[in-house]
Amino acid sequence: SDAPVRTMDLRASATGHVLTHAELKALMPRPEQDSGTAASAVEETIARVRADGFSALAELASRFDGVEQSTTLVPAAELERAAAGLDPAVRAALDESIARARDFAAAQRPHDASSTFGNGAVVTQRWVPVRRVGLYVPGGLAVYPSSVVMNAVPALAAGVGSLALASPPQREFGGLPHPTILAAAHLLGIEEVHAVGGAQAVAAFAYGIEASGDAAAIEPVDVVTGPGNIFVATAKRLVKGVVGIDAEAGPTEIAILADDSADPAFVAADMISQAEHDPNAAAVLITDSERLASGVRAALAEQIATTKHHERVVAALGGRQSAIVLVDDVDAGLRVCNVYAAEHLEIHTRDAKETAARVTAAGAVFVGPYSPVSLGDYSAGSNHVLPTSGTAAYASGLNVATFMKAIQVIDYSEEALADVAGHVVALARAEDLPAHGDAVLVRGVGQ
Ligand code: HSO
Ligand code: ZN
Repeated sequence: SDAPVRTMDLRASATGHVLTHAELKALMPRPEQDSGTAASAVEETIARVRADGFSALAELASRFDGVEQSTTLVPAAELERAAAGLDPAVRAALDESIARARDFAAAQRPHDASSTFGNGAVVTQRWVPVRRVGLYVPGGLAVYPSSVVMNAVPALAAGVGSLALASPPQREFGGLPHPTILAAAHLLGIEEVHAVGGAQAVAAFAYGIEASGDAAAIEPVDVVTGPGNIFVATAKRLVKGVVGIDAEAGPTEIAILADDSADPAFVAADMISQAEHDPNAAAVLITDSERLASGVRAALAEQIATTKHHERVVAALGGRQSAIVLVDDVDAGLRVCNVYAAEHLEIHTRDAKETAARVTAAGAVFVGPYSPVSLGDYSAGSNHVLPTSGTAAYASGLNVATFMKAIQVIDYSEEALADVAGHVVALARAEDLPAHGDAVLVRGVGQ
């Protein structure tokens, strides 16, 4: 049996000419455009949460999650209890994941920068954390305690003082988020966890919720981060401007650039690993080797037969968003990768390090046969909240700077101002804004 994934032949023999950047971009395997139906539903949810506060949240929790709430706030005792009840192997794995992510985040802290121009002229760029962040952790098809780590660690390393976490209430856990999510929050010292899911969680973070009756308040945040489904992603886009958001992190994508030195079993396993997230997940193999392509097809067919989330995997691999792309050589493949701008890009070529160094667009690059994406999902030290659907052309994965802003500080002495006063006045005149020049001249400099 063959693997349920289409082939795209981008070799010169098939296309007739070397494709331009724009032509390649139009050809890249992408999901069927979503109709924008989410936008109107999400707009309505946001409006209701703004107007009705907690009672809107409670009604949505009842309707979508089947739970009755008197507050969204998870009691501190439940966080402790969840942490105490963690499976020891999971606890050890989370500890190591947190330790590596912390180490890498600490190394990312941006440094202040300054220039001096003599006579006491100093401009400085000073990095400061945002005051408060709202971290979203999904709870749909899978449970993601690892996403608690990925969201919280860079925020803590940035020095954010106030962290709130939201995750959907689960009926089978008495209306609280999944216990491993609560446990991960506790391990990270997060005390404010709300059982709220979907677009309403994003709205609650952006606009805040007033306390009422037994219901705790949710103070508005400055930045909302985290992966989510189409409703969460749409809500983030709609509240952007009111708050900051991280990169769009939608259904996951794996691209693999491989030559004939690659191990087909490794390649197939990695494609399946991300396909199991979501029927909308994308898996794209880019190779110059027909032999590898057929080896991967055979390995996919074999591995798919026994994989747990068989239906999701088959849907993801069979969708418009997935393909095996044939290219003339590794350089041509690299061009395809740089146009596609995958969330995750694995490099399985002979010269993997050298090829990886020439990647110019990807959320994260995984170098060589022993750096699979699933390592990065949990334990590499890197972040797994990454830009999807081509946004890696301009956006970055979650990192310490996501939670900080740079303030520029201008500090000139009288003499330093005098040195440039004439230039300020000249440019002010040129822009027909003479009061700008007067604001310098009134200080008695530059006459
Ligand atoms: N691959 C997902 C992250 C994840 N995988 C969480 C397992 N758990 C998006 O980067
Ligand atoms: Zn994953």
